[in-house]
Amino acid sequence: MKKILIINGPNINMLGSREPGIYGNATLADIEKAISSLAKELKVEVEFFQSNHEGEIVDKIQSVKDKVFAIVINPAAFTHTSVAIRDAISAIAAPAIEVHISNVYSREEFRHKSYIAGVCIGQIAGFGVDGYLFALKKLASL
Ligand code: DHK
Repeated sequence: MKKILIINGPNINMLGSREPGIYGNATLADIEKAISSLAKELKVEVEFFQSNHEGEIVDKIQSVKDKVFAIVINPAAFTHTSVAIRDAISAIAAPAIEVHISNVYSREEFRHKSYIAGVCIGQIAGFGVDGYLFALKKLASL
């Protein structure tokens, strides 16, 4: 069975109470529940990882080299700063999709730049929780 790793970056653990006008009311647990139920339908295995620490995300990506089929990643604020996460994704050569809950392009200019998108097969932004589901569906179909 294909295994897909779902990575969430800093402050995604605060969803539900964090700026609901931007990020909605769903909690990270709600998102993981929706992903798990779609994964069942698609007959893929999913693993979840959330961290507020850049190095932990790099370590996690390195640790799944040759062990996962693909990655869905919401690098959150690290999207706009992290060469290290970009290089880790490149290094393990598994297909990845970058997801953002909000439409980063309608927000502050510093959110318009992604260091990660260039090493992903695509980017989804602005569709809330559905973005994770679209990404999972795409990766499961590869
Ligand atoms: C989440 C964050 O925490 C922000 O730092 C990003 C992203 C956008 C999101 O929309 O999921 O800029």
